[in-house]
Amino acid sequence: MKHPHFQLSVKITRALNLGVPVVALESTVITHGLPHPQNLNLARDMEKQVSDAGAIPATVALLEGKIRLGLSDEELVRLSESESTLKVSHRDFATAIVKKKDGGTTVAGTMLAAHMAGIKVFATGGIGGVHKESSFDISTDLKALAETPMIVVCAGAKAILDLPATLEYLETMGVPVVGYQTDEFPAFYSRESGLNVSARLDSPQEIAEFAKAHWSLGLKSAVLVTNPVPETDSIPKSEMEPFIAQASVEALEEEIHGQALTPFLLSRISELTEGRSLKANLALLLNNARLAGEIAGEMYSRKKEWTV
Ligand code: PSU
Ligand code: MN
Repeated sequence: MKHPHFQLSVKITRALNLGVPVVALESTVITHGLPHPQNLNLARDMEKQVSDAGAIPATVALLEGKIRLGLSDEELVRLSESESTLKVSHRDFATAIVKKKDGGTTVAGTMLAAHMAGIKVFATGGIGGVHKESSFDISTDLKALAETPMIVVCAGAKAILDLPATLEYLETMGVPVVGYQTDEFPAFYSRESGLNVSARLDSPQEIAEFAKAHWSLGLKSAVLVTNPVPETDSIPKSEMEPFIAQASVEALEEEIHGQALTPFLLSRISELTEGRSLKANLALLLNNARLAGEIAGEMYSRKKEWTV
């Protein structure tokens, strides 16, 4: 692609030209979501999961104001170590561009960049949504899901959110919420939430067919694929609830709002659970990268049949 603010690696450019499966990976999880050095290991391991599934990983980030797809290992190191990176959602791209900043792209930011580059599949940990703490904090992720035709693989919305309100918003915006081998909407750290998905699908092939059917109707919304955290690292909802409640109260007391809220809650919950929630977060991220790689392979094998 030719665009003054984009720079794709040679590998990603070739992959997209040849039409081989590519999976976009976000970078807010590296810059704001996880502590160092787990963030660096995770960034490398997510790329490996995508490769092992037979697809090409494209980590998306801003470096010196350029929107980059496909980073070198040195660039991943730099992103993981920097403490002054921006958290880049739709409203923040131009800021990063004109100020020549480094930044981690959120789910919304990654979707915008990946879609412009022609990538159809994207893996993250948990999407943003409607927060409980402040009355009007609704993640741009939901807006991006409403208007960007991509398959987004996640482990549900982050459990720190108002999950029923988040699902209502997605329904209003016409975003199908697919449960991968589950009828229940997963709650990030937990496999259960007590809430339903809009469709259950049991294989990457069915997911590719589903997306094709969705977009064949001219719909521009994403297909949100929810993949429960692996059983061995999951934490039951009943165990998580008091920790989430405590972290939420502290956020209110300390008047933490806006972009800082999600990173605060995730790191506070990790402290309160003595690292168990961090372990679950890492496991679900890898699990999602793997599934996204498998789905991308199916989209490729069916390429001739679908168009948006
Ligand atoms: N998944 C994770 N950890 C994260 C995120 C996702 O396991 O930190 C990031 C995503 O980039 C998502 C962001 O877009 O959290 C949500 O931020 P907010 O609630 O401020 O919109
Ligand atoms: Mn927010």
